[in-house]
Amino acid sequence: MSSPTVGDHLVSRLGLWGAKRFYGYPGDGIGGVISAVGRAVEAGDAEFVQVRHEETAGFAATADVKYGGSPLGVCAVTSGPGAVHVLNGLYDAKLDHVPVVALLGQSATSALGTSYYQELDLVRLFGDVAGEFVFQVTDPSQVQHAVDRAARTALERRTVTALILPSDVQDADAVLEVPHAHGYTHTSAVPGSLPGIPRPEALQQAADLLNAGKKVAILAGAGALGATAELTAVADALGAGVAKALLGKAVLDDTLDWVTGAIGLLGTRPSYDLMQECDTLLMIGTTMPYTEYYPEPDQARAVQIDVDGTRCGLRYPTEVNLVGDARLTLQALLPLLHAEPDPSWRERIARWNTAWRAWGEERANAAAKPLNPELVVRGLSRRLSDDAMIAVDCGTATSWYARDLDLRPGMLASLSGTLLSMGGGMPYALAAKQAHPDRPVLAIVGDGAMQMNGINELITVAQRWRTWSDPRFVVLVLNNRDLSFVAWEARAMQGEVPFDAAMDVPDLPYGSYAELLGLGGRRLEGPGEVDAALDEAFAARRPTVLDAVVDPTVPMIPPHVSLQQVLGTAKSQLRGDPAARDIVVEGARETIGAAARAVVRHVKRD
Ligand SMILES: Cc1ncc(C[n+]2csc(CCOP(=O)(O)OP(=O)(O)O)c2C)c(N)n1
Ligand SMILES: [Mg+2]
Repeated sequence: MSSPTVGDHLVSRLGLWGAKRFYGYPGDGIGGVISAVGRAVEAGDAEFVQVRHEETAGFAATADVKYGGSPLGVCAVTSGPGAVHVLNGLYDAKLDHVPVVALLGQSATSALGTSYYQELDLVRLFGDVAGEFVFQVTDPSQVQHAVDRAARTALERRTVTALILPSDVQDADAVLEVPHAHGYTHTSAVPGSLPGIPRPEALQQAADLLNAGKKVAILAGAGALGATAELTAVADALGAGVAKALLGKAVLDDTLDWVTGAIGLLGTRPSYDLMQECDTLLMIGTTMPYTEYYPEPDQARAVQIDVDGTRCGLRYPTEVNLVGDARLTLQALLPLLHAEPDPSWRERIARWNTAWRAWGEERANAAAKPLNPELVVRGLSRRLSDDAMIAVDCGTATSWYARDLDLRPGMLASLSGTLLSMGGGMPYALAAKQAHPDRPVLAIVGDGAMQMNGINELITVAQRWRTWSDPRFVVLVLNNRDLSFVAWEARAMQGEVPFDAAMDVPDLPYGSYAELLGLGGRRLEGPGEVDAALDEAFAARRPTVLDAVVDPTVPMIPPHVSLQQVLGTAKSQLRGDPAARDIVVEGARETIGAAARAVVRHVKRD
């Protein structure tokens, strides 16, 4: 074999960090790295997943880590346009605190600084997204420390780092051993020890505060995933109710009567009530941004557990901050909890849940033209097996996912949770499948997001599905011919009539398109077809696209609806919203009525 190149060295060194699955797209700017990945694939040491757009490479590298595939995500894209394309996917990683190393091609060193074709100032361009470590490799002797530092920084800071690789450097002979001499650095590919538990005094202080609470609420986020047993034990010891931030939804069974489900604008009314009524708050691995859904600032005494101390006290004034691993910290806290919880608190929470669930059923069964999206998502909920993986796009899908899909521990579910980017659903589902080819995956994606990138990544699914041991890959397209989420925002927040030219999405037969690719496909146009189609999709021996023609006028009403928002909706209807007649007649009359009653109840209580 010829001597290894810088590209080979880079790939093998990343492998020591567990980064072996490369999502990417070739180009001459990254050619030397891609060829090296190819050699590693041949040797059985790496995997390359070619996607249709570099943004997908960024999303998928992020999602691979989120679904427990790789410990460190990696994507490889070419200089200039490839690098620009990948940015959005990398911001997703940065905002959701996922470790990803981006390998970026660059013009040859001889051309740098000449305004060469595809030459962009990548150090500057990636200075924000990969601000913790962005480095241009100009000499083969730098590879070892560059890779080690990029990987270690990404893992320790849970963020994105970037290596910029001029094309000629990628093909140069590797320097595998650097001299023990002035100016050279020897580094290790050994990860840091994992985060531990806070000091005993801090744990005791937290326990004292929690023991004194009468009505304890827990808010669990992504940081609590993997701590289901410990979270359950602590919640039981405190007699607490638990609300879940979007990224932490899989941590506890949604059907438990002390679990109030999702929280925030897309969350449930019981989660809102839990926060309004509690006197003590324990936040675990979350910085859920909707601050109006937290208790009033002086209402509750609060403890926060987070692996990153800089995130403590970010959203709510806390008295005790426990910096450490969520699972270990909860374990250490448990023996210190001696509260004697008043059962009436959990009884109230259970009553809120019962009422909310009944309303959910009512909403889902409200007549719609032709399909009610909540009905379809509830149908999915009943069919998810314990090993199901779920990927959700940004749009009304996020809302129905938050409220209508019951998750259980063991399932894996994620989304672009903080960037809230459209176009995450299909890349996430693809990465979930690459991470666990033996588990079924469900993607819930709006028609707008499908047209943004989903239909393209269906081609990747068609290209890869035969390599998966379990071929089930169900895509539910919520085909409402509308950018419905933003149309509802316009109605509810601004009292505006949505502007058709901006909001309309052209109709497309997604099922037929899937069939064109050799996948299963079916259009759903009536409630009577839903059950059989879902059963069929989850039993199929190939990926299936369900094109559900859903009603864009089924309203998304936030759990904490202000009078202004309800009035705003009414105002937009009065001003001639073309959908208004249907909204009033079909879905929203009762929903807006219920929202108005909720507001009245809320105002009365105040
Ligand atoms: C990349 C990106 N562009 C725009 C938005 C703003 N946005 C949020 S949801 C949404 C509508 C999504 O439409 P669709 O995918 O059809 O889903 P629907 O809400 O109609 O179910 C838009 C435009 C965004 N979040 N991300
Ligand atoms: Mg839509």
